[in-house]
Amino acid sequence: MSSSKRGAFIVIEGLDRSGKSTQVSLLHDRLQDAQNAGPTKVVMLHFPIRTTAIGKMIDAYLHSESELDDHTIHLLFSANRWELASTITAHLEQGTTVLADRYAFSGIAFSARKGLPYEWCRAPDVGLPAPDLTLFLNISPEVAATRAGYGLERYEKEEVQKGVKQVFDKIGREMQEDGGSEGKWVEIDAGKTKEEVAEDLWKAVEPLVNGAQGSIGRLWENL
Ligand code: DGP
Repeated sequence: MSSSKRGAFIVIEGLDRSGKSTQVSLLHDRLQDAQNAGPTKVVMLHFPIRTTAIGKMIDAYLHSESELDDHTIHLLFSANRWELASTITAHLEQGTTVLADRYAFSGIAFSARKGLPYEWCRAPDVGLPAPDLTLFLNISPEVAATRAGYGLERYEKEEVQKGVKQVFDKIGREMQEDGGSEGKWVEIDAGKTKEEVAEDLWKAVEPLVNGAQGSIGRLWENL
């Protein structure tokens, strides 16, 4: 790795049952293999991180074991990301690649879908470390609903996922219009086979295998 490079921050977003967890894990292994030649390491984070005190409250909510006001749960999800912000930054500065399964974009999509104002939903995440690349696994909510395991958690209902997808589409349009300054947004067709999706993801990620240039960005810092 050249001395001017730091670790890359890569985020994968998508609807529930878009194959996201499988793909994040495949990508993690492939990044590790590709990096065997160099000193770069890769760590994987699955948001929400359910092991912290805040994460446990989120987990209980997702399993419908507790009820929380929509604003409250939104802020808890954001707080859960802030809990990890300094860890993410430290990894990147040490040259470690950070691969995150979900991030602030899920935060906006799931809460704006409930009717909370878009800008209000974005506000608590302003200033978080910005990804260098965000990959959105795009799948129709109808196809996602036919996949194994669907419906086990609170948000896994077709009408919820349709609303979430509309907000994700809006975020994607804004990020692309913005020239990618908040973490380049790339849409991947997740309706293809597992192998094809993995290949498409790899094409987007490969330029970052040996790290990213420049300082770590901050999400929506120029609003
Ligand atoms: P996952 O572990 O990726 O299946 O995510 C669990 C659920 O939590 C999933 O339905 C999406 C939802 N979720 C993830 N991040 C957020 C967030 O920041 N806000 C809200 N409201 N929901 C989220």
